[in-house]
Amino acid sequence: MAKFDQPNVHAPNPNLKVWLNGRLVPVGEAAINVFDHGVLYGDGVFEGLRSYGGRVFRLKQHLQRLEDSARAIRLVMPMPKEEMTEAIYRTMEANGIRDGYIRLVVTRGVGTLGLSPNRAGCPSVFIIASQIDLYPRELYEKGMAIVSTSIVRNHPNALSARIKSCNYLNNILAKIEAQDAGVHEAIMYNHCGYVAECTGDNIFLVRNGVVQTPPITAGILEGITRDAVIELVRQRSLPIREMDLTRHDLYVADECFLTGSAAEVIPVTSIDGRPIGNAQPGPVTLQLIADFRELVNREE
Ligand code: PXG
Repeated sequence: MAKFDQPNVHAPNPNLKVWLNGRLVPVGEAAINVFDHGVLYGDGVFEGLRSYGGRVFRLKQHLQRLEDSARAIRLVMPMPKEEMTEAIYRTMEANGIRDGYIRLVVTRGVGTLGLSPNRAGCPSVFIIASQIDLYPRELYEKGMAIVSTSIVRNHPNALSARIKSCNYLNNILAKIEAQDAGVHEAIMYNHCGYVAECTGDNIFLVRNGVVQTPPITAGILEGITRDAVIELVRQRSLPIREMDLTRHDLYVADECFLTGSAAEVIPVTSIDGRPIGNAQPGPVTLQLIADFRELVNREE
């Protein structure tokens, strides 16, 4: 049996209904054309969202970021935000998802061979409402080990990290290094050598009571969870500094944690084999995890 004939052990639930270009279809029928430029060139944009108690957390911000990503790659969104919102909720409902994870993808669409986006017709849109378990549950209590990666984050003038594009190879190469080192996540540095972000999460440190995180100008995704956590830090009247961070700042931090729609807020207790603080999730991190949990359940 040829490799591509073998059953996929990671196949999704066959009952899953996927929203594809205006229709809810069984996952087995939710196929993308091989001539879609999203497949051929990674030419597309996406969002990863979470829902809590049937409400999508910060949906407006996600749809705005999607629109900004699309605009940055000169892709005209094929439907307005209101329709996108309706489609997301319809997909959640069709799959009985209240607490879950939503993937929203817009590709350049089906076209002919050749890089030019003009060779593609109408953008394709699909929505998956399912679950995501990015990191093992126990790491949220014990803390996670991460490593520095040799893969430099995309230069902002090459492919801006602010574009959530369907080309994640920069991050995937870093993720492979993390896995080779036996950990789940890796820190990427930018072209100037400063800390940027992790492969799918933003990074925060705490030192002497000050919360620190790289600025957007470090060449990072403007994380929606990052924004929410900055608000929570301010509500606690803790000092927050968006500042360029070096490897040294990581090693001398009292606490470290990561944020992301999939990861939520997760403590980091070791970096490059070095313990962070006393190698336990710190008090500020634990407070912010509790505050975040409360926020996602409260917010409309
Ligand atoms: N940086 C990068 C590079 C990301 O991809 C974040 C930061 C966090 O941003 P938000 O807005 O989610 O707080 C992300 C988002 C996955 C997955 O499948 C990754 C993300 C989101 C959802 C799913 O690994 N990353």
